[in-house]
Amino acid sequence: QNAGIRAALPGEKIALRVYSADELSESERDALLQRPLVDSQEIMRRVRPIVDAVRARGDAAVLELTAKFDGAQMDSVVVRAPFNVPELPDSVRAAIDQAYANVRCFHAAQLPADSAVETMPGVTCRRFSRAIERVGLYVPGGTAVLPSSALMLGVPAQVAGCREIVLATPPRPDGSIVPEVLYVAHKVGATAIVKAGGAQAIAAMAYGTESVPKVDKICGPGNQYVTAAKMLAQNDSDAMVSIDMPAGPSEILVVADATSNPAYVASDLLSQAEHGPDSQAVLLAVGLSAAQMAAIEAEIDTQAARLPRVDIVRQSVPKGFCLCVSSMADALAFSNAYAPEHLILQTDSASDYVKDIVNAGSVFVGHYSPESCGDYASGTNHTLPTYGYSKMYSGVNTATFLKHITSQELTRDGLANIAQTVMTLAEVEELEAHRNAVAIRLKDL
Ligand code: HSO
Ligand code: ZN
Repeated sequence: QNAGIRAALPGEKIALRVYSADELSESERDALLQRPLVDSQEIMRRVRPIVDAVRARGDAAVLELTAKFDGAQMDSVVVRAPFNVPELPDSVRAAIDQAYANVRCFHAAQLPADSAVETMPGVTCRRFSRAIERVGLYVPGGTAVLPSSALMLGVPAQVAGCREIVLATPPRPDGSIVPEVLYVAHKVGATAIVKAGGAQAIAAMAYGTESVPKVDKICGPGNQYVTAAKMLAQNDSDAMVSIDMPAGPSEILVVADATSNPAYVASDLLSQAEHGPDSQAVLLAVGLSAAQMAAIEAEIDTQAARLPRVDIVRQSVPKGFCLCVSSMADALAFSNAYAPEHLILQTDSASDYVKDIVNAGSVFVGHYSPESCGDYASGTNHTLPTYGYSKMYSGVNTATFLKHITSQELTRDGLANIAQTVMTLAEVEELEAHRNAVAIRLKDL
């Protein structure tokens, strides 16, 4: 879909491509719904040797790869709790504390209640949850420091009650851990920090090394190599590990109409565009006049030019697009087909439209709900399905770190009540031992 698109040059206008829905053929509309293709073969080809090296040589391989990719010479990979919690500026500490409180409160409310149902007299079925015992949380490094990702993964794991919480994050070149990430790790009760990033960090947690504890589930965002390593591990029965979801570049879809503030619209699109060169920013313009469109375009360009990450935005914005549609119903139909990670409804009666949303990772309702609030502090999780996977995946939540166990307890009367049904079905399937397990008891009742 992005073939032939080039970055805006310095001095050139930073702009989305603009299309009008009623001038698009079906195949052109379908092309807009596609995400950029990734060469997964090529990525797997690079990731496999890394995973194999970590499996074969454990810590030694992790240390070598960390020296190579992160430029950090270290003599150990893992730091165990209790951590040396660093000094942080009061304002930063207070902001992390507030975000932690809100995210914790929202995720604690998601703890499921146990259920018990008497399906027939004397036949009681129950469901209860237990935390996944050992979890691995991947906190990316790269172009930005992301303590917020540590929070969004760590809090639900802590609320769920995971016994072992292993947090992996690339070290700084001096081998140290980003202080804000360390503080969050302490707050969420992480048991160990793995100072490694990329596929090597995922492999270390999936298979375990001399010092890295093996985990049962790996969660968290990451680049294509991290995602590929998660997929490899998930498909390998030797690893016996599950993952949260497949991941692609971050994306936002903003729905704007005549009631929207052009500056707000542009600010939200750019907040996603600054994440990386492949971030997707999509605007659905509902019945906007030429003047309103021009106002949004001017805001995108002028706000973009002022950003410290303007070089990233010059690459990502032209890959995004604006689709002009004539009704809110058309906008929501397109959005549901696109299945965005973040859906922002910037219109006066935004809450009226929430019932029509079928596919989205997280929804931001109304003019005063910027994505940034969900990214950092309101309480919702920012680890969300991208690449159209919001059609079938949920974002990270408390249940991500739980599994449900069912149980049943039949009384003598209960067994008598259900016996004939079970024996008949066992006969249909010609499974005599199944039938007999009921019959042998029935004669004693
Ligand atoms: N928007 C990102 C999350 C994030 N934003 C972290 C800032 N820091 C997820 O799509
Ligand atoms: Zn963000």
